[in-house]
Amino acid sequence: MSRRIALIGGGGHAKVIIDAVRMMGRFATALDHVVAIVDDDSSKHGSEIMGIPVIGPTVMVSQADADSIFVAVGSAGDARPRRRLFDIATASGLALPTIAHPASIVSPDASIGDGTCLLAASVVQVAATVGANVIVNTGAIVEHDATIGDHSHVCPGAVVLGNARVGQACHIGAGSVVVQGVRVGDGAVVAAGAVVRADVEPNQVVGGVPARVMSVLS
Ligand code: JB3
Repeated sequence: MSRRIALIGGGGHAKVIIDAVRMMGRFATALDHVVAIVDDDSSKHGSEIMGIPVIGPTVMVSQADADSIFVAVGSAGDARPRRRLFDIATASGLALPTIAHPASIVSPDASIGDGTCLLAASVVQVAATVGANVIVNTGAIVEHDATIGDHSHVCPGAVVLGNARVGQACHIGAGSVVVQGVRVGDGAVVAAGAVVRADVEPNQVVGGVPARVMSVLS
């Protein structure tokens, strides 16, 4: 069955999502389409992004001719806006699709939550568990038996190794590595390029090689 998807947010991440949906359609018999975008920046209303109309602010999503809704606002460290938008998407009553770029590799024995995207060249290995509203960004790897909590963002090129556990609303920065079995607490931020070899407490910001605590978010 094809899906008609409305996106929340019309920035850079939305372009990547639209591209992934179009790539899915190249090889599928049932075509998914992004049919509308809602964006709270009024300067975008009435415009088009990659040919998709920006119909208005978030509250207008009910007027989109859509059966599905997807949070296409990204994040650069603070997962709270995406969590809030996911709650709005859930309350809309529309379906919450998983978007998997055809060049992502996802084990049939991995679990993937609603509203999650698996972008180009990402890999989710066997027995991994990826929650809802997660971004597994370009070229990121979630290894066997690893866990990624709801609303987290595994940035481009980051690697979460076997049995590692990343909590909810975490930011795993570009090119970072979370080594085998390490636990990253809810709301933690791992800076780009860090190598996390010891457990990270909730809301800690860690960086460096090996990663050390830089600050704690309130
Ligand atoms: O690093 C990579 C590969 N991607 C980043 C991505 C994960 O996150 C990207 O480089 C950016 O750092 C970020 O992408 P995003 O969120 O698309 O950022 P930006 O290009 O700034 O666009 C955000 C859009 O979301 C803007 O058009 C905002 O007006 C809109 N927006 C923000 N908050 C919102 C809301 N739209 C709605 N409907 N509701 C909101 O609450």
